[in-house]
Parts: sequence; structure tokens; C-alpha cells
Amino acid sequence: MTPSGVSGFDRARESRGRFTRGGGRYVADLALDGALSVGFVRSSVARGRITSLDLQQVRAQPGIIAAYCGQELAGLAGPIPVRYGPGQVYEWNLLATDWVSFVGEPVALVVGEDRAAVEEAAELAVVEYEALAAITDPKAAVDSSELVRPEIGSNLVFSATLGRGDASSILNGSFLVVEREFHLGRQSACPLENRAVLAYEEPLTREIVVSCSTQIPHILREAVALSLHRPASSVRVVLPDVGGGFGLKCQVAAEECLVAFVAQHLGRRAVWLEDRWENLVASNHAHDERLKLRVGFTNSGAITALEGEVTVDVGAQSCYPLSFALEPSSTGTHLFGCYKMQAARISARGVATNKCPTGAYRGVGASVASFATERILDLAAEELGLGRLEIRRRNLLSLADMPYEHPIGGVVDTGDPLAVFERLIATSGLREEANALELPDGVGQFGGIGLAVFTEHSGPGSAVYRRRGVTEVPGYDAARVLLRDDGTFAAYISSADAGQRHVEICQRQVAAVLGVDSRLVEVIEGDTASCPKGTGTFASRFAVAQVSAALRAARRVADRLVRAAGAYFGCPVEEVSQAEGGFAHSASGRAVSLDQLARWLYYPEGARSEEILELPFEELGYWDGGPALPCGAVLAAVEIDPETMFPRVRKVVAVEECGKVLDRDAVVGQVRGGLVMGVGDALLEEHLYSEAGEILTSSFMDYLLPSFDDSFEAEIELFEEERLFTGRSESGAKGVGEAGTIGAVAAIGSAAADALWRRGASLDELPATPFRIFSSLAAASSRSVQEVADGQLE
Ligand code: SMO
Repeated sequence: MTPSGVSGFDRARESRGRFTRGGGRYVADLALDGALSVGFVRSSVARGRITSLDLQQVRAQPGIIAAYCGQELAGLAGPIPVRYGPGQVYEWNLLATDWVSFVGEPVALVVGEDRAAVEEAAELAVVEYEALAAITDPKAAVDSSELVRPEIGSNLVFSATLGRGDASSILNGSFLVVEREFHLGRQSACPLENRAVLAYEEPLTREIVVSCSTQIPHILREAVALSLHRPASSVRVVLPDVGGGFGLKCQVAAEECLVAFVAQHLGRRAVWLEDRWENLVASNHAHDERLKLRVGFTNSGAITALEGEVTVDVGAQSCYPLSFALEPSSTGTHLFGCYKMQAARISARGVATNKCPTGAYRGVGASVASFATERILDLAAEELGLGRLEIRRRNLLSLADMPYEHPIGGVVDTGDPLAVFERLIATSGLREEANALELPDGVGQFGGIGLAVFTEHSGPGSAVYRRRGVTEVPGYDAARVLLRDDGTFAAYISSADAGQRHVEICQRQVAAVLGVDSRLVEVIEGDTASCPKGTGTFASRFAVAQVSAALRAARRVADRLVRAAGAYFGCPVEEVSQAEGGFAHSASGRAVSLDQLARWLYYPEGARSEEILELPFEELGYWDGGPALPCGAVLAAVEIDPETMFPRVRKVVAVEECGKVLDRDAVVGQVRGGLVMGVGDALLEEHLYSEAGEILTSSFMDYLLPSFDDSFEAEIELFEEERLFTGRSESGAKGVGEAGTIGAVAAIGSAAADALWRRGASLDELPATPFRIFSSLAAASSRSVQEVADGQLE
């Protein structure tokens, strides 16, 4: 426990319904009395130089303790080396020193006694800029000599070639080549709880304690230590409840390091609670991708090869730790993930612009990759006169193909996407007549159906990150399972719960291995002081990497316990049997309970020579075995209002094959939440910038999140068969955290495209907003958008 009462230990008492009963405890709920409030002055200019920055009036305000600009901060905090490709590094100044690169970039830091004082004082900062033309169009940016980051020397900040085989010549010899461009807009994760951090220095140990709403406690600890020029071991990150991360909180924020700096430098508790404006303009955006694909088919509809480019507008900064490599790499590797082909070659590129930096957002890269994949298949089906079901049946991987070395990269170890797809068709009662899918009952005339079969690279191991040049992500997760002297167990795990019910699930898994009631196992996570180092919670890592590590540690402890019982009885280990609450030795009729055994171990009657009896009685487990490759198939029906062109989801059926299901409710909950989240990506959410680089979507009035009204009751079926369990996790689980979102974007997006196709129009850009739908109809009928809007649909 710490003086603030901040502790990972509360989390072990998690009970179902705690969050919905108001029992959550977030950073803002911690004891903030006496904590200094930290606020930021942010750039109003997208690109340019700071010519002068005057904080005198700020400092003169009542209640203001200190203010710093980037120049003053130099030498005190930061910079942090930030990677952007293999072997490529630049120095990330936590506050801009002289160069600004997006609207919202922090240029000064204000510290005061309360939030209102800080916000008012920050308004009085006088910052003058020499504004330069903003770079907002990634196409133009590639060849421009005007730079977003002069220290990199090019706006093409990431570039990699993915895939195997001679795709070009196979395409040249193919019966049909479908060529198409796709776009998914700029979007952001918008967790219910914005970013939040409280930091203080422990008076006795001088340790900096950072209590933060993050998905990556151990990585954040490294970054804070780097920025404060102190060893990581002198920084402790502790998580209270995290009100959603969705990828946003697997980046380190400059603000998080700066609050730790204030705590260290001023010796006071300091807090920053991000507001929604800051979250929308200056946390991290995601997606904003353009795909240009060429896919070949034989005359019978078999895919031959894939070739193309993925270009991501990655914004102004490489995020720490995942870097500019994240979205371009991820998109490439997810293309046609469940489909067979001979060769693939994808050029994956990240282009910097003067926009908010991008980072992870649930379904990173995979959602747009799946949308593009399914659109290409629908287009090819039409060209070849095949049904949309048939073209998928002819190309989907099945168990007979496993292991399958996918030309796009990596080996699919197990799975049966074809069977998952057939189950979807059976469950949804989908009918196809003369190559046209029938709209479900109740879906009106301007409706469409979308289908998606996708995979997700969940729980990637260290090799995946090293290949991308990312050195700050360990890639493994870890667990330490301990028998305590009272006969109970503790499992310290490296991940970080953000609402997924890690504690309960891990508790049950560990207890089952130990053969004890799960109430005897306390699971502790989110505290770098006690939990072993690991990667954290993103890329659907928990079931794959974290549970595997915990199971390994638990098996080692279970094995050691039996041998310890043998030593206690003075008998060979073969004669020990598990008994209710402990162990028994049938030959002598003796029994020992766990707490008796623990007491015997922790209060020895003399030195012991047996290694297994050494204290503490604990074992470590690590797992670095992913990615696992779950598979999902989703059907969505969308109906467009013929007057407003507003699309609505009318039906969603999802079948998920995620290997062994560790907790049915948690898996269904992940899928359900992901599906609804995907509605935003497919139909509603898009960040827009003016040509001058001003963000136009800085509130929820302009950035449309799905609301209750856009929600729906999805039919969700889990496809769990032992023959499909993966060896890439200890339990056979494959991870499922992002599946719902990926499937929703692809299926709902394709459904909107199908509705337009039925009207002779096409749609390859998401989100499918009313404006895009009007535009698509206008293009198809050679009318202006206004004419279509005036006439609506006849
Ligand atoms: S976008 Mo997820 O937290 O990898």
C-alpha cells in the first residue's frame, strides 16, 4: 500500500457488476487533495516555428506554482528517443521547443493549486509562431521537400515490403484482375475515461509513483524513467481502474511523463485529467489509410495473387512504443488473412502529415484490410458470375490446409475459416438466389448485406516487434505464482486490465491448475513494483500471452507443492495424492492441509537442503509464443434511409472461433462491444482537418460516436472445437479482443456498399456517411451531390 491508498490489491476483490454499480475507482477517484493540477498550452498552429513564448503573465496569476516552456524543460525532462522504423530513431521533445507539427501539440506546461486556476492562466500564455503551410495531404506529402519532421528528412517516414512470391507475373497471367482503391477515415478510440495520471515522490525512498490510466504499465515505467533521466527501478507505475483503453492507452503520452516530472521537480503530488477536447485533438488518432490493391483470379474464381500499396497518414509524431510502423505493417499482414493464394507483395508506407499523431485503436489495420478483402471478393464474384457465397467457399482456408504458410507472411498453425463461414450461413439462414443474397426480413428496399471472414494476429510475440524495429515492446507476458505463508496463493501478472475481467479469469485458470478453490488465489496486476515485467494489454494479448504465462507458473508451483508434501510426509512423491484442501499419504493415513504445509515451509525447524523447499515458494512463467490466429465470420444487414441517406444496422450475426473459450461471458462481451464499436468506424466516425491543418472535429457534436440509438442486438455464436485449439498459447485460446470491431467494420461497410451496388453505385470509402452515400449515387448517375440530395431516391 502507498500513502494515497493507490494499490493493485483492490483489483483482486473485483466482483461482477462493480463498475455498473458505481464501484469503479479511477485516477480521478484517488485522493487528489493537495495535488497540484497540471495543464498544457497547446499549439494553435499546425506547422511552423515558435518565435517567442512568454509565460510571465501565466506565472503571475494567483494559484500558479510554476510554468515551463520547451526550452526551459530541456535538460530537466526528456527528450525520449522514439523509433520509427528498423534502426531509425529521433529525439522526441515532450514539449515543442521551437518547431510545432500539429494543432494541439503541447508547447508549455502550467502547474497550479487547482484546475480552474491552471486553465485560466494557460490562456494568458503569449506564443508567437511563424506559421508555415501545413502538410495535410499524404499523397502530396510523399514527394514534398516541405517536411513535417525536419529531423527525419522525408515525409515518407516508414516503408516496408511484405509478402512472398512473384505476385506481379502471376497477376499478369491471371484470368481476371480486380483493381481497386479503398480508404478508411481518420478515427480515434474515445474511451469513456480520458487519459489520466497522478504522480508523486515517495518521501522515504524517493521513488516516483505514477498512477495512470494505461494499458502498458511496464512500458510506461521505462518511458518515465528515460524522460526523467533515472533508472527504471526508481519508478513505480500503479494502475487504478482503467475506464477503457481500446488501443489509445497503449501509447505513452508526453503528458504522462510531464506529470511525473512535476512530481519529481516540485516534490508535490501532481495530477492531469485530460479533457475531451484534448483527447479528440491531441491524444492519438488512428486508421486514415489508403489501400490500392490488385488481386488476380482464375476463371473458376480462385485467388491467384495480391499486389498493392498501403499508405497510412500517420500524423506528426511516431508513437512510443509502437512507432510509425504500427498501422502500415498491421494492415499489410491482415489482408486476405483467411484466404488462399500463391503470392503476395504489399508495399506498406507511413506518411507524416501535420495532424494528430496516430497510434493503436482496436482492430489496428485489420479492420480496413478485411473491408478491402471482402469488397474485392464481391467485385470478383460479380465479374465472374459467381455467387458471393461461392467465391468465398472456393478460397477460404480450411483445416486440411493447415499449417498454411500465407504468402502475405507468417504461418497459420490451425483453424477452419471455411467451417466458420458455413456455420455463419447456417445460423443466419442466409439465402442466395441467382447469385444475389436475399435481404433479411424487415430490411427495406435500400438495404444491403455484407459478409466478412477475417483473422486477427493476437498476442504477437517479441519477433513480430523486433522485425518492425520496435525495441520497447518486450513481446512476452509473465506471471509469478506464490504460495504464501497462510496457505493462500498470489498470482502477480504483467498485464493491465482495462475492463476485460482479467482478475476473475486468471484466478479461475490458476486455481484449476493448483486444484484449489479460486477464492484461495489472489490475482494482482497493474503494479510494476510487485508484478513481473511484461508487455501489457493490447493486441488481444491476455488469453494468448498472459494466461499462458500464468498457467506455466501455476503448473510449476503445483508440481513443487506435491514434492513439498512428499518431503513433509517423508515419502516418495509418487505416494502423495491430492486431497480436499491439501495432500494425503494413503500408506500412513496422514494428511496435510495447505495452510499446515505453508506453515511447515515458512517456519522450518532447521536448515533444509532440498531445493524445492527453498523460500520463497514461488515460480515464474513467461510466454512469448504468438501471434495466435483466431477467425471470425460476420454477416451484417444495413438499411439506408432514402431521404437522409443515413445508414442503420438492421441485423448482425457473428460466429467467432477463438480456440478454447476461457470465459464465455467475457468472450461474448468482447465481441458484442467490439461489434457496436465497429459501427462507428464503418458508418459514423471521422476526424477532419482543414487545409490549414486545423482540426474540425474537436467535440462529440462533430465527431459522431455510436450511441444507444445506433446499437443493436447481435446474434453471437462461439465456434469452439478442440481440434482447432492453437499450440501458440498454453490453453489453446486464441484471443478475441479486437475480433468484433474488425468483423463489424468489414461486414457493415460491405453491407452499405452492397446497398449502393443494388442501385448501380459503389462505395469503397468508409465511414459510409450520408455525404459519401450521396456522392456515390451522384457519381453513378452523373448528377451533382446537390441534385441527388434534392431528388432523393425516386
Ligand atoms: S488497438 Mo489494441 O489495444 O492493440
